[in-house]
Amino acid sequence: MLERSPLHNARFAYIPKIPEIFASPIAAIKAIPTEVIEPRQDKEALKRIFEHSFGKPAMKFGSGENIFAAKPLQVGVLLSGGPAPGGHNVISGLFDGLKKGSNASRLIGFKGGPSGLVNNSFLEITADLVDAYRNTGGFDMVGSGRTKIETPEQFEKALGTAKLHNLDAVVVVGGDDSNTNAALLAEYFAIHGSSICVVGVPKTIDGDLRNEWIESSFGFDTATRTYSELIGNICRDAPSGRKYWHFIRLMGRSASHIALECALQTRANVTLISEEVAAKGMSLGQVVDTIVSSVIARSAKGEDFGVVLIPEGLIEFVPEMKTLISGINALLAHEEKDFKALPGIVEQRAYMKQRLPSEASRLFTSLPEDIQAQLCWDRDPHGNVQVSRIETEKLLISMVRQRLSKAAAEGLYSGKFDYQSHFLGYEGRCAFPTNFDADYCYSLGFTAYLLALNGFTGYIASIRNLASPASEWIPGGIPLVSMMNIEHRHGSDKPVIKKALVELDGKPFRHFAAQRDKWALSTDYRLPGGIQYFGPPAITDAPSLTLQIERS
Ligand code: FBP
Repeated sequence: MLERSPLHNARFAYIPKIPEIFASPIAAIKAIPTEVIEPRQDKEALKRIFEHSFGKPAMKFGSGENIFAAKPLQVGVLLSGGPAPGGHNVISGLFDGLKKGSNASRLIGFKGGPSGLVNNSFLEITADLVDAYRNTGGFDMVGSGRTKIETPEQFEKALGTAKLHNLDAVVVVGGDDSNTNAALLAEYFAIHGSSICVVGVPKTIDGDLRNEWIESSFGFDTATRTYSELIGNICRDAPSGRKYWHFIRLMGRSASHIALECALQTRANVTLISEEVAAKGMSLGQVVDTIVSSVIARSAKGEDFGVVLIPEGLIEFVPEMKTLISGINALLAHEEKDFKALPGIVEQRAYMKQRLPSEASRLFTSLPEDIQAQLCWDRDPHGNVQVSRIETEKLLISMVRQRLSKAAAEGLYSGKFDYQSHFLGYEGRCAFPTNFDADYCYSLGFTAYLLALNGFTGYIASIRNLASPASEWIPGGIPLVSMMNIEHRHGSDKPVIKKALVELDGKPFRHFAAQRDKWALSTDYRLPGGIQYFGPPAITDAPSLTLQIERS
């Protein structure tokens, strides 16, 4: 057992704030169908694939008689993908909901993510276990994993495990890929005549599992606050030391929500937004120019320092790099065996240079060798490039240096450019959840229990009105299929939940875009400080600036 700090002990005593309706007896919480939400695209194809799940209405929970109230339930929960602060509170909320309904209810946790369900690796979740993890970060109570349930054998084994434990429901806590898997599992169970529900819970620090009904995925708030504290500290160090430009790459996989939130929190000098780079079709050179113009302008004021924020997915959004990555993906999809048989990275780089189409090969060759190697590394189980392993900040630093040397030779720049590079990612994924995430996750777990109790399969827990106090939150659920579309992946059409990227006409981006020219020159950083768990609600409970601006 970990030796506990005073804060660790104090967090056990925190009582999450919940929507008002959850304080009612379970017998007085009714599921109310609202509108039918249809997927925006590919309706006919999705109707064919999800014959049993398509066309269900969204639900919300309100006052009224609950005919299932005292039913004891057997539920299995699994945590899937990267950790996000608050996962343990989802389990606490689910456990407390189950026990509030009936003391005879039982919760088991599948160990190590979806593979635990497939291989029947589980542990009993008891009151003592839950109490040892309340309001703490991490996913270590049951562990997590990125296994994708995709083969007929895996589906069959998953159903077998669920039947073996007499489960009424399986709760899948995960991001877009894991919830896509949850939808497929729900359909598979229904096709095979099983009434076992599959319920999703929206998790990911990346913030890209969102829509009108899912206002935020959990973990985003805590992760961005952790990063913003560190960025704020660096912003204070920069004018103190007056000698470095800090290039900070931020986790978030494809979407730039994390970078955007951190920009709003800290007012760093330059923040790149991948979605804008793609929309404007910017070349790598143009991206570099954005940074270089701030460096030169600040240098002219005598300020040879600054802070640049880089979303980790940037590289995939620069059109020429995107073409290169697709070229590598295509090669690896067809020739992975040959490629993996090569003795080392030198041979692998040579293979790529030789086998890629000429334009892509030229670009590949022009990149620093480290980046070439990182582009060749293994894909994750969902076939995605492991962007957290590509050191885009170092690529940009080397290109900025080249541009500045040229500018200096042309008499356009006489400053001194020195730099530090940082990557902030894993530091934020297991922090003690903010009060917002602790409250939100507990409420999501409780909502998942209510969805299971009412037999809603193929639904994801949804809590709306998140910018208001927790008592005014609106819990409910929406059908997972309504969030899906068809994408071409690994050579075939697959139903997937579309990643929600930063919207360039959305309020948070527009707010940022209206101020960034000022921030590029200014040294008037905003210093958010560390996460506060105790104190005035304005400091402890405020949701992310993204949510506040969106809902303003
Ligand atoms: P999820 O989508 O599973 O929530 O994971 C998010 C994330 O933290 C990304 O931001 C990052 O690119 C990736 O996981 C890193 O994955 P890993 O933990 O496998 O290194």
